Amino acid sequence: MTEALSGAYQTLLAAIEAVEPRIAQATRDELKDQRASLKLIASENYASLPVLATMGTWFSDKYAEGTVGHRFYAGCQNVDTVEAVAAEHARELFGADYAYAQPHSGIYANVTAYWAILAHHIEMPALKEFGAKNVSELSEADWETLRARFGNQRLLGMSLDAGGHLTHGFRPNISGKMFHQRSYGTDPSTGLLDYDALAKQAAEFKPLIIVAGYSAYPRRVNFAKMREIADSVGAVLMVDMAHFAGLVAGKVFQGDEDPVPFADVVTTTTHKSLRGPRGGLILAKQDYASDVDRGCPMVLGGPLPHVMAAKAVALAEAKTEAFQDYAHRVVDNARALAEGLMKRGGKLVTDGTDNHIVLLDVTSFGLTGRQAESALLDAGIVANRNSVPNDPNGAWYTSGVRLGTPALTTRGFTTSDMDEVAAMITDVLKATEPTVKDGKPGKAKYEMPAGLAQGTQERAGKLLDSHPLYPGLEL
Ligand code: DSN
Repeated sequence: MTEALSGAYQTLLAAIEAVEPRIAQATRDELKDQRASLKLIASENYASLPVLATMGTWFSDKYAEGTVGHRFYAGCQNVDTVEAVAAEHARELFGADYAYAQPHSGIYANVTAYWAILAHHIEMPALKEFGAKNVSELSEADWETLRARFGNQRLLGMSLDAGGHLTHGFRPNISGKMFHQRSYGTDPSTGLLDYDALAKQAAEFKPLIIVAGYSAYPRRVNFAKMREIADSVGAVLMVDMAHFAGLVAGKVFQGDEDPVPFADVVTTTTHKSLRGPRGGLILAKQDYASDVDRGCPMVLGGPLPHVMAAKAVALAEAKTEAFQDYAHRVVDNARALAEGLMKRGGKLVTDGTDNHIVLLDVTSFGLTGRQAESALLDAGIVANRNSVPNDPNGAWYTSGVRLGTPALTTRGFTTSDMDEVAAMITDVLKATEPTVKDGKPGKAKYEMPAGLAQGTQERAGKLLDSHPLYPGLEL
């Protein structure tokens, strides 16, 4: 199949080349670069060729605002099929009451979920109180009352430097502006979530919504405990599983570690560990289904039918045993990477991992995250700098590098390959020095011994060659 798709891609690229050769060339170069580097960005992956191919069709041309069978545009019968199939796969895969495949990205999924929760808990009761069927019927005075209520709700989410996400109430983000927000952190001595401290904070703050989930926390979360805490203060529990949706789909996270049975609303992206197209998805308990269904026009514009189609294909892939095996190998590989780093002197936040993320504190190498990220990139290792809890270097320079195994596991990397990757990372970081100016080490510039970057790229090349990306695809 790859050979046939290879021919199809060559034909498509030739067609693009005839219109804008620079884009055809950039597309070829991107594949070349992705093939030639060790991709350790924890939020990236490699979607299958069927998933990628599904995005390149005429579904892109269709407007379909509304919901399945209830559109504001004509001629949406095939989009209805696409959206219904994507939602059906999502419900079955995750055991959810309801699924909404329209969000264009993780942030749109979260903002849609927030407004759905506000609609459920604030707008609907107010409409009843004021005797109106919808907001357009409200008098000016009642509308102002409702607007004030919308603006006075409380959100409690994990802080960015403890591993939370911008959309969990970070003040510069819309989530931090829409709500009165507070953040919970991790235990300063262990880096782990402290459920007792969180319960205390929730009891004092009394939020409408508690958000669980993370983008840089290398451990599992007990969602049964999160539910208990939410119930103890009458809060809605929303879980953002964008990072670990693939581990839920692949049945690595089960029981108390599976958010779906415990959360009122679950949001995710579809392109990280889930390995689908770039996009978002919302799952919800039946109670919230009609509120989330109002995502368009409440927050979203027209859905992207070509991306919803690709979500359906990726979700079908995620239902297979092969995907379950993949998800388990992602975690085995992260453990192997963590152990490989620690045995070579690397200091990890929480001293290890039990998901797909490893958070390396690079101050033990005398570097900032920015210097470490750049030195690793020179050596062909792509990872992103990241804050560590209470980071002394702030969010720009940072003290950490976040590493993730979903992408390399897709290429077929094994635990012994990950040990070699750990050796390459520590060899590069041990040999890299911050540039000293006026007797003081800087935070951005660095020096590497001659030949180290090239030598590491060659070392990485051997591993990459033994696990080709899209084998048979020749452009
Ligand atoms: N940008 C994603 C990540 O890297 O985790 C989150 O939005």
